[in-house]
Amino acid sequence: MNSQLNSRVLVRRDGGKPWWLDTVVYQIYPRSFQDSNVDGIGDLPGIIDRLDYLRSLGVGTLWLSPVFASPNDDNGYDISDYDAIHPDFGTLEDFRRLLREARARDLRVILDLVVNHTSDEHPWFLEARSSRTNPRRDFYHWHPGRDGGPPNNWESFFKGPAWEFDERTGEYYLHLFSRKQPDLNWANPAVRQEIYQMMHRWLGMGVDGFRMDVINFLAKAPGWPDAPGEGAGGLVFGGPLYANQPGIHDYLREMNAQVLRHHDILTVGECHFLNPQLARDYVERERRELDLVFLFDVPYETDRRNLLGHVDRWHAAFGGRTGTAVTLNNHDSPRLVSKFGDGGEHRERSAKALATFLLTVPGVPFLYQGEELGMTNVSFPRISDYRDIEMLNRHAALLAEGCGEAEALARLAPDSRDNARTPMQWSAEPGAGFTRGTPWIACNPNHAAINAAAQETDPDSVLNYYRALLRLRRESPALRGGTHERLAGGRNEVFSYQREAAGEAIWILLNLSGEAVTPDPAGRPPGNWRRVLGNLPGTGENAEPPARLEPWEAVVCRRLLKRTGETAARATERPLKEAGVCG
Ligand code: ISL
Ligand code: CA
Repeated sequence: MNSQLNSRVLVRRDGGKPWWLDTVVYQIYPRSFQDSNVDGIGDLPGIIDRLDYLRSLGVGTLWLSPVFASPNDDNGYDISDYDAIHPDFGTLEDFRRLLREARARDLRVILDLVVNHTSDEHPWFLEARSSRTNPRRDFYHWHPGRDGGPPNNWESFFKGPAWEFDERTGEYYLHLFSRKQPDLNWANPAVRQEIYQMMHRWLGMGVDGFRMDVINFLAKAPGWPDAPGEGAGGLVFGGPLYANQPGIHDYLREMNAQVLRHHDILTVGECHFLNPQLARDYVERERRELDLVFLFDVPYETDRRNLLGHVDRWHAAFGGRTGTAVTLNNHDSPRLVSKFGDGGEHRERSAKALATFLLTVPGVPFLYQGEELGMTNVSFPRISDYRDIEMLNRHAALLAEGCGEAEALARLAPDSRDNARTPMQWSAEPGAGFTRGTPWIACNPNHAAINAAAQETDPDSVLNYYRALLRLRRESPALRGGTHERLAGGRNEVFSYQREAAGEAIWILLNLSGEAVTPDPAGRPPGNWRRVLGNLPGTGENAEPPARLEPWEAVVCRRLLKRTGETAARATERPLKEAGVCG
């Protein structure tokens, strides 16, 4: 599949290339990144203290998970004031300082836009629930119910019905997530105007864009139909009736016309239940909706062999244009190195192999804090060690079904969102260098071995491998926006692919399995290739590509340029100098 970057994507109204096509985004989960005032909770001054680290890592954009006022039923994804910084995180002045300090280091900052729902403690909802005739009543979805029960059979994401009965006014309100996260009624133009004004205020302050939480859920199917099928307790997953409803595109186009297109920003939609065709409707330039959607439909665990296949399918459906945010880790998923890689013997090597994949396939890469250290899942001994509402509710539901305490914990732990939310592992000290107080969630005990301080000085660390890859990417037009062509790998977990742009060709060979393999020789592209990066120590950059791949081996090669008058020796030096990763 030879896919050219379509020039329409690259040209903005001002004729330039959008900055975000060349960026790499780093997601910060502020509660768990860096505490500065010993209360055990990460905060904005803590992030400022780590900007030099982020700069040295080589990412270009920071995405902050929500930092707004919130009662923290869902760790900030339940917002009670869109214009206020949560006191746990600092002040608005701290935020302005973060923007200034980030800019001074050439780092951009995007915020989490959570507008499918607010907190039930948001003043809009307090008003809405005060009486049926309150002017804010229609900011949310209210319904009298059906046969003495909820209006339909939808199940909430966090267990139980998606509707809550409000005693005072005698009606139900919709909450796709927790009952403290009532869904906003986007059909109401007054809601939309409030949100657009709020977005303008943050953008006016200098924010560089938004990651948009469950943004494809804003429009709900008219008439509140039941979801088809049978489920426990009569509850059924209602996804098809609120994801990708036709009205969503009207809202996003309006948002684009009234807000987004007036700023030079990046927007990325968290959209679940997408396929490549549906995804295109959100990011096709001419439609003027969003810039990127996350590529999520990758069943890592069950379908490892298809990892590259998914990227290929999306890339092909987009006609080779960049519309996807590629990501392996975030605050909602267990650590991929544990789940899909090798959390044991080959932890470092598999973390580096996954990094190689993330940073060399087409799309804008999103890293998640701690991924660059190869941080792993945690296994806490007691349910009381966990903090996440989803984990706690699922645990309670299993106990109610008669499951034993220990078994419930064992079943849920590998998928708990708290795996990704343990504190960033800066050092081997107690508190992992994250806090000198008591952390809001315990540190992973393996911080004694896995931490940034130790990796800083080790040239073969996962951290330094990420740095080398990010540098290679910055200096390689082929990796940033080149064509993408898949080559024969041989076995299922062996991937071979080539990227090309501006006369530069990069060939990537990956073995995403724990066994040594000989890749299909037919997958070797023509030309004279030399390694520029690999995840096995001592394999010698500038060497020939290997004929056999060790478990979890990753190799990045560059084709030597043939130029008239150029000596072989000179040609050999070339890629190394350009990549700047050897030495
Ligand atoms: O995390 C999940 C499963 O473990 C998902 O169901 C998740 O709830 C879904 O991906 C939506 O996520 C986003 O919105 C939620 C919030 O809890 C998540 O943290 C956020 O990423 C509600 O705002
Ligand atoms: Ca703090």
